[in-house]
Amino acid sequence: MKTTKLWVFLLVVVAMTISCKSENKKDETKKEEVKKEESKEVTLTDAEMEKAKKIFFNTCAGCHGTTRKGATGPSLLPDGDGKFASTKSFGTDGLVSIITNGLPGGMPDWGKQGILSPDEVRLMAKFIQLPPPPVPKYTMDEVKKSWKLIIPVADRPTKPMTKRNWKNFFGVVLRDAGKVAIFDGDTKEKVTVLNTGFAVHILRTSSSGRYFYSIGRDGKVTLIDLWMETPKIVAEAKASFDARSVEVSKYNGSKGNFKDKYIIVGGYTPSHYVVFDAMTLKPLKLVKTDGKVLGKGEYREEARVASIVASHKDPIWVVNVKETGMVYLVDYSDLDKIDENTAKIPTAQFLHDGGWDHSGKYFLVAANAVNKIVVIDVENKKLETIIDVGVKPHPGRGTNIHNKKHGWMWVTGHIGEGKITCIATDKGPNQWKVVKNIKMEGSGGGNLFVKSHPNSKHLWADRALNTQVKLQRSIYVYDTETLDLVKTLKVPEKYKGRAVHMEYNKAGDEVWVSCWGKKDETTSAVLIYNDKTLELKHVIDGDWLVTPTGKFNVYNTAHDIY
Ligand code: DHE
Repeated sequence: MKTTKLWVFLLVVVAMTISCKSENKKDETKKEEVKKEESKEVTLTDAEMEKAKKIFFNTCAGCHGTTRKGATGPSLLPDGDGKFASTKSFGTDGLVSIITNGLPGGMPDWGKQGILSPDEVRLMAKFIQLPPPPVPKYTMDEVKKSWKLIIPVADRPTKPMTKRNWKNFFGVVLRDAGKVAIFDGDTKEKVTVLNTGFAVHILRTSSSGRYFYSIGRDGKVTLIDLWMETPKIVAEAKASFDARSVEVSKYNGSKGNFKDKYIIVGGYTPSHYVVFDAMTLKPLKLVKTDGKVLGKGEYREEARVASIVASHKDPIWVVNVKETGMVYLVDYSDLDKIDENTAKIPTAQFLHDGGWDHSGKYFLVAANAVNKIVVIDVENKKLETIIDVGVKPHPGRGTNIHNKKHGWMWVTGHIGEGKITCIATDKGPNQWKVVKNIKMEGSGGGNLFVKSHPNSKHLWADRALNTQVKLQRSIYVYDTETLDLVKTLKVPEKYKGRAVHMEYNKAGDEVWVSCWGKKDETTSAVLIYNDKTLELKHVIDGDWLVTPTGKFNVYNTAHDIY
């Protein structure tokens, strides 16, 4: 018996040794194959190059820059830039793995999400090992050629033709459909859906609220008249190849009445801003934003315009130039001297999104590469301070909340860690101090937007970029007095997307949240919650509701209520 057992034992040992050897051999062969693949020179056919350029522009350039010198994401240069490793050093398979699975710092899992197919992932892995192609030109002549005045001012209504409460309309970005849906906030009915262009990014309103301006990733700005019986696009123009921001002039005072006279569109590619007539979109002025990093360092041709806000107290737009870290206070009272009259303030890199504090005197913007919030005293045209916050702050416009202990606070969340930071803004010893960091439940970051309203006691936060599906589909509601979590809301099972971006109605008693599903599935929705009870009171869905993301209430947007 003992002998049989010994034989069995010996046979198992021999079998294991053989299997290990063959596993090792397989590993060796795989490694050899990878080495061979990596040592091959990376080449693309003309057709592949064109396809890769398009994919890069649509999915990667926002974070890594069109010239691939890096911004929110690292540089992607074949030979590195001294700070970040060369793309070639990762090899094609290494890059395929990153593009497929994403990285914890905020790099999306393009492959896993199914946004890029395995072939497209491999194509992009090769593309970024080749030198970046040159950025094409787009001049004022081209902007002018793109201008279409569809309905002249004289042919537009002189009073609202709709019987609906248009001041409580919501404009909802249907990102991948290239459309904007307009809803009646009172009845929750769909008023209309308009074709605005490729991957619309945000909406802003005229200061009267009568018009919506949409801006798309194709640089196209669209003017939508809400006074018509059914809202219509009345003008459009293309400011650049790529853009993210649009804002109107809001000042009326001793220096003149500029309310709804001009709009500004911030170009990503090429890097410039364009001023248009606000009522017709006739192009008036183009100003390039290239320059030196922080006004004195390395020259950057790609110096993209990120967020823009309009002052109500001066004829000024606050224009944030991402790569150079410069905040421009653009004085639009004399368009002939617009650049000459612009105060250019060096701050920090890379400027992204931001909004006003409660007083409307200070503008706070994220410098996301250095984990800071920059505060600009717009009235006195100077840098007020720079505040350390968490990893990759992403405020959207941020939100203003109030409690007895800290007075007014401006709030930002973070992509890189699960932390919501409250900064005191009232004059006094605590001004600009981080008075509270709220730790979000669960691991990782991924917060994109926060929102509150002067009539509410709640602070809302999403988790859209978290790597865990469960957290992507959670919405967190905190008490503004105690800053404690009140409830974690879950997207109903029936809808499959991530919860993203919150917007209040005009009364400030309900909150609209997007459930951002895949573009070829009918699983998206807009969820409407009662802000007091936190109950889901209404859902908007349908096969036409493709990838809803940002939502903008007319009244709140016009009055900068956030
Ligand atoms: Fe945005 C605002 C840039 C990805 C939804 N986004 C902004 C602003 C900038 C910007 C500069 C500020 C505009 C302003 O206030 O004037 N966004 C970028 C990018 O570069 C980035 C990272 C990558 C890209 O290629 O575009 C990017 N953004 C996204 C998304 O993937 C989001 C979540 C979905 C979508 O629709 O594309 C998204 N961004 C938004 C929204 C706002 C925004 C909803 C407005 C927030 C607000 O309440 O004002």
